[in-house]
Amino acid sequence: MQVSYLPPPAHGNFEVTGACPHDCPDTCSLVTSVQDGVAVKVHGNPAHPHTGGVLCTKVSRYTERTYHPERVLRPLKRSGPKGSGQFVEVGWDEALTDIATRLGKIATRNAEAILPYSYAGTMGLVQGDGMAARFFHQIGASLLDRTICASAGGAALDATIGGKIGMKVEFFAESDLILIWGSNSIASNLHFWRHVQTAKRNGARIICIDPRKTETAEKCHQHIALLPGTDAALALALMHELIRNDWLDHAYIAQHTLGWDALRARALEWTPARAAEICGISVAEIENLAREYGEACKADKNVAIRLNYGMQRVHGGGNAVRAVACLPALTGAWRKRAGGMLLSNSGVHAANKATLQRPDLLGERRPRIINMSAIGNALLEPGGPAFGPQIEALVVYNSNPVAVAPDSGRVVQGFAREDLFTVVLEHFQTDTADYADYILPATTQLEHWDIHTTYGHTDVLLNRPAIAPVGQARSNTEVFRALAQRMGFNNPCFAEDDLTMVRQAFGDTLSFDELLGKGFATASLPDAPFALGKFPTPSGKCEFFSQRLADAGQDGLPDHVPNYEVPQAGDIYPLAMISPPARNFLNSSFVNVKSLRDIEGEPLLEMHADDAAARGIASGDTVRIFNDRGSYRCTVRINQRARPGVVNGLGVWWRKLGLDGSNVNELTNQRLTDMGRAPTFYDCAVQVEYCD
Ligand SMILES: Nc1nc2c(c(=O)[nH]1)N[C@H]1C(S)=C(S)[C@@H](COP(=O)(O)OP(=O)(O)OC[C@H]3O[C@@H](n4cnc5c(=O)[nH]c(N)nc54)[C@H](O)[C@@H]3O)O[C@H]1N2
Ligand SMILES: Nc1nc2c(c(=O)[nH]1)N[C@H]1C(S)=C(S)[C@@H](COP(=O)(O)OP(=O)(O)OC[C@H]3O[C@@H](n4cnc5c(=O)[nH]c(N)nc54)[C@H](O)[C@@H]3O)O[C@H]1N2
Ligand SMILES: [Mo]
Repeated sequence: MQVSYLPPPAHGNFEVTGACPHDCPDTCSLVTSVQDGVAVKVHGNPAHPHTGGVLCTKVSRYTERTYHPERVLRPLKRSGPKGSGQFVEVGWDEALTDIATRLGKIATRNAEAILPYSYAGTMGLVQGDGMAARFFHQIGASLLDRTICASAGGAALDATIGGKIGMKVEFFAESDLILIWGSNSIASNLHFWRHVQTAKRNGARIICIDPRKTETAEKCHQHIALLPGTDAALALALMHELIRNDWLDHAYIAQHTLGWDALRARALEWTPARAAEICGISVAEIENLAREYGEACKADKNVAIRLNYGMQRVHGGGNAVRAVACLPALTGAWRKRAGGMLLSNSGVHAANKATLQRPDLLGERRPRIINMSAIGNALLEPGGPAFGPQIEALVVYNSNPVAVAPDSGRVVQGFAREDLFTVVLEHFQTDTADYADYILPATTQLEHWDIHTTYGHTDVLLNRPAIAPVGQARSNTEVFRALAQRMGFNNPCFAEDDLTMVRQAFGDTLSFDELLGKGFATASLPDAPFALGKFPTPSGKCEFFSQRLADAGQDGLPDHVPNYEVPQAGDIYPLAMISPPARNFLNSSFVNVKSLRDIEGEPLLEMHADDAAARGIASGDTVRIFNDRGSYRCTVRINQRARPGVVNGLGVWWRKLGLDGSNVNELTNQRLTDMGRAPTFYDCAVQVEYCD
């Protein structure tokens, strides 16, 4: 195969294969049509089985984002008070030299006063934490605990089945019964939903477990609208019924699990009546779900669970995932390739992260670790045992913390510190960029090289640049390379170019020519990962009881851990609020793309008719949602999507594009989950009132 390593020339018509960079399980293969150096259309690669030629609405508008009139195209330096959003254009050289000088001064005094803040604006291994990680390791800056999304479930999977490994997504098409548990697949995992539709056409039964009646719940055969944060109680009551009716796979339990007697005793405490009370659903719903799940497994059918993030964003998120992850081992559902469970498959890829990120550059230094999910407190409370010295400089890339981090009143207060030196690498002047001292224009996925693994399917994808950088944009790698040079870092790793780093990610374990030619490579993996047990836990078994958790002072068995904030009638904050993503945004990305914002309309709160009537609120009214942390105004929509007692504040709007310059995270809190140190966005009590 004759393949080219060069970006396409500036003249002529070409198609270039790439990878969708966004934080989404689907990681699609993209084909960009380029005419005379301009990207005219991005479409789904028909040759990539997981993409199947189909993109979501958001990413099919990627050129609108790339050539957006408000894209930052030159370095900007603050010219007004912090947070005023006033900037003047400066040259790259001036910006980089000043940033390097200021970081250098702080580093000489105390390197840990510098904090990188990044997440998954791009999931690429090179533009994500490649060169950036090398740079901050060399400095000895504080390390960031990247917990804002998936770490509660990750820790729970690790403790139970040994890692982020599960069913191959394509085999859901062969399943007979699918539980979609804590996920709005049509909005956030569209390519999984295609497999569900195939299964449905073949007669499968689909059940959705979600407090909100989502687009997905509407299209399932049944929807169980439990209260937020009660999934472990439901899972334990299902176990109770599996035991009582002997819908168990005794051979699988005996050979491939650990701690069965203890789990059995725990589950027998969880009668359907006890769980129904906590979950806010009926005893019959629990008994019938257990019967369907148990009888299908007993009848040797393919029984699958698509577990996702909804249940993780509460106090007991880790325990909830642990409880659900026990079910396929109790029933032997893992024996089949179309049975078992999928939360994430990110653990199947063996990328050379150490080569890309070079933690060895730290030498003997062991910098403190700061949790990104509590950035508000970290910026405001220096000297505390958890945080140590004051954070003096923040370098933000691939993230928009002022919009997405919890308890944004505190986050804003922290970013507004006049003595904080903040650099933001961005495509747009986001809510976070408003608080920067320097905004540096970043390239988009159409303008740089990268390589991607995924958490939804199991392929590796290459991203080739389709066009030259727009304006004066520079890739993250290029910026950190230039800063390293100015700071006098002479380790040869700082001179490596992007293509070298892309090749380092998998070394010889993948054929790079195959990646260049096709745009993706498929790893060879077993079809049914745990058919013969072989869990990558210390015992090699599915650990119902985890000695590692017990040693860490935790409950060794899964249990229901109640939310921090369980609203009761008569409380000052009597409603539970969840804030799942809006379908046409990707966290806070795309909120500024007009055609997508027009589909979403405006920031919304969904409310049940009974809760609205009790407050004299009508659909379309402006309401104020509030608690002790803050207050946020938006439009209310009274509909069937909200269950009584729970309101849904769809996320994550840019604060400055909302009604009153704030968003739903004004109300969420900085407390962390039981495992994995993750945020508890959906563990949030509020009150709602009519507002003029
Ligand atoms: N369109 C779109 N796609 C996305 C994203 C996006 O913002 N927009 N975000 C991406 C990212 S970063 C991620 S992490 C994934 C998230 O992937 P998913 O978790 O699959 O996506 P969500 O749509 O957030 O689904 C969460 C669902 O859980 C429900 N839920 C809330 N609380 C509970 C609870 O206590 N128990 C249960 N059972 N359900 C609960 C919510 O109502 C929501 O429908 O999606 C990715 N894909
Ligand atoms: N209330 C509430 N809050 C939530 C959630 C929720 O469900 N409810 N979901 C949470 C979840 S699951 C997550 S993962 C987090 C996500 O939080 P973030 O990871 O911060 O995600 P985004 O809001 O998409 O912001 C990513 C930013 O990176 C920028 N970017 C993209 N590519 C590049 C690049 O190549 N270079 C540079 N320099 N910048 C780039 C984009 O322009 C965008 O502004 O939000 C969390 N916040
Ligand atoms: Mo996420």
